[in-house]
Amino acid sequence: MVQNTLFMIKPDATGDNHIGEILLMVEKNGFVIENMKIFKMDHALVDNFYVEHVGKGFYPEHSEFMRSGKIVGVILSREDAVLKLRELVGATDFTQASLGTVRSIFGRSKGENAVHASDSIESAEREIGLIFK
Ligand code: FUP
Repeated sequence: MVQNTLFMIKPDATGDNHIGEILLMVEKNGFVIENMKIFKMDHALVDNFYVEHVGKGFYPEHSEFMRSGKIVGVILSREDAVLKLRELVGATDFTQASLGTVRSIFGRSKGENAVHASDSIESAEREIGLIFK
């Protein structure tokens, strides 16, 4: 089934001028860019987007990181987009990410891990609504 999913290029990767290389990987892997914007997150948007993580030990640092620079928000489509994009992105911690995945190439740490990909169809719908409202 063709699905939409939300992809984001985070402030570490945009700050290092890796937007083009990352989008190239995505397109070469069969994803179609349906919509795209460059924006910055404020406190309220980060809290809303990462509502399941608010209050955890790593959260204040993560929130600061997500507010620290430009983000590219992308709606991507393809067959099984949610699962296929999670595979292309790799594990949260780049040291655990499989070779060739986006995070294995561009990640710096567990927090500064270059990109985001929705983890389910429900998350994708919620996150697309938040970023492209
Ligand atoms: P993922 O679905 O791979 O983006 O990972 P999670 O939903 O578990 O975490 C969301 C974001 O919180 C990660 F991208 C990075 C940050 N995080 C940390 O900084 N430290 C942690 O221990 C876990 C997550």
